[in-house]
Amino acid sequence: MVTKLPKSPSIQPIDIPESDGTVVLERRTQRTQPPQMYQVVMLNDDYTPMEFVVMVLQAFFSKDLETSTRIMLKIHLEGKAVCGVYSRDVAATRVDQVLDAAARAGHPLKCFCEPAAS
Ligand code: TYC
Repeated sequence: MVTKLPKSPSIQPIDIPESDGTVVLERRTQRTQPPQMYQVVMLNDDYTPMEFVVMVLQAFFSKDLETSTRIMLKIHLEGKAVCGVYSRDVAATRVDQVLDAAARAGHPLKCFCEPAAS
């Protein structure tokens, strides 16, 4: 007789009606998937000052000065770059923060989030 059941949620005891108390353990395949992650993509434009983009990357994406400068230059040279990968809510909040800060400062800086490759 089994007295202690494993804690794993993927192993479930099956109740057999009118059995003699025997417990059968069935291993089920794991069905839960890790949550979809979202990447925040920032776009280049001709007007937003480089210093402002670097500041935004430091303030909202927790990048150090060197990393922020490298990402800003990648956007400037290639047209866009990924600033970070987050859960859906966090990515949406980062986009709101960037767009709000840019609008308040009068810059046309744009960014968006999209599902990251999984
Ligand atoms: N291209 C801008 C300039 O020359 C700088 C810039 C970089 C703007 C990155 C936006 O996401 C951006 N001032």
